This record gives sequence, structure tokens and C-alpha cells, in this order.
Amino acid sequence: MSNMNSETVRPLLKVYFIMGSVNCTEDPIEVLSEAIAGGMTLFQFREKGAGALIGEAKLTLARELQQLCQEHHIPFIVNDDIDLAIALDADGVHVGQDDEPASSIRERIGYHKIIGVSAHTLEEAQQAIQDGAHYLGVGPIFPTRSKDDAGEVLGTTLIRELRQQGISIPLVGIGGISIDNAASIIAAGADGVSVISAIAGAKSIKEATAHFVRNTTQL
Ligand code: TZP
Ligand code: MG
Repeated sequence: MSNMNSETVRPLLKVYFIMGSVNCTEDPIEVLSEAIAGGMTLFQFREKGAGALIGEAKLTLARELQQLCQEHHIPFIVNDDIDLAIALDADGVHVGQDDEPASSIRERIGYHKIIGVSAHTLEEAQQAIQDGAHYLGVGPIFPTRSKDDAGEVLGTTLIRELRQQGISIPLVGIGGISIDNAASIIAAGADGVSVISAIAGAKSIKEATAHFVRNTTQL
């Protein structure tokens, strides 16, 4: 992946699968491989929460997942851990409001890498855009059990508001997104959906992912 900009990122957000070992009940490599077979468009390695791998074990898993992504031409994004992203020469990073601003991350990871920022208000969105984010993650849209410190549930209100304000940057919804509610996120103006449990915890990961692809495609 070279020379990423917002317009090259936009179509990649359609079915953005986020996962770490704690989200998986089977081998994470198998989980990712099935989601790729189902048609996911972008991957974020998010090794967080109780029991998350650290150190060498985290690095090893990240490398294996990155390699799988590379084999299938799926860009590989790292959550929060800028040093890991640099060590792996990942395709980009995703950060929250408590992390370093996109402007200084950009200097560390290079101008051709993807930077995504989580935003919960219009002001946070405007700041992230000014700082050079390529896309924004907006949420939690619905209640979620995958993030302990998730803020107030927003519904699709903020996505609609950002679009009404003329903000055209790629947007992806996150939090409690399911096969059944995915279309409502796109209808509100998002370019895609970010999903952990509705894919990682699905009985058939491949089938669930393929459903997300269908339900986020506007007819
Ligand atoms: N940020 C806001 S909600 C969330 C993150 C990382 C968790 C999303 O997980 P799920 O299982 O798709 O609700
Ligand atoms: Mg963070």
C-alpha cells in the first residue's frame, strides 16, 4: 500500500474487521482467514483488554496476522501502538482521543500511512481532520461489550450531523454493529462499519462477513 489518502481509504472502510486474541474463541489466524474469505476490506489489530498478549507474543501474533493480510492485499492497521506499527511497517494506525494527535503520529510513521482517529463529537471530528486524519471512527453507535471504557451510545446521530455540517471525510461506525443494523449506519452517511464481536464471535465467520458485505452495499 503506498500513498494512502482519504479517497483511497474510503472504499476500504466498508467492512472493517477489528480483532485481537481476546476476541477470538478459535485461533486468531483462522478467524482472520475466514473473515478474509468472507470479503472483509480492512483489518485492525487491537490487542487489548483482560488477557491481552504483550511483548514478544503480541509481536509474533501481529506479524502472523499482517502476513495473512499481505497475502490477500488487505491493509493492516494497528490500534494505538505506534511503535508496533513502525516496527512492522504496518499500513497505518488507529488512535483514540487519549492518544498522540494525528499530526505528530504522521511525522513518526510517514506521510504515506493511514491514520484513523476515533471521534465522539463534532469538535473532536473537526480537530482530527485538522490534525490530518484520513478517516474517523464514530461510536459507540450501539451498546457494546467489546470495550470497557466505551463512552455514551450515540446512535447514528453524530454521523448524520457530521454529514449535515458538510464534513466529507471517510467515516466508519463502530460499536454494537450487527448484520441487522449495518445498513442503517450506511444510510446515515457512513462509508462502512467497524466490527469486532459480530464477526469474531459468529458461528460462521465467513458467512457473517459476507452478510456484512451485502448489507453495506447500497443498491
Ligand atoms: N470503540 C468503540 S466501540 C468498540 C470500540 C473498539 C468496540 C466494538 O466492538 P463490537 O463487538 O463490534 O461492539
Ligand atoms: Mg487508544
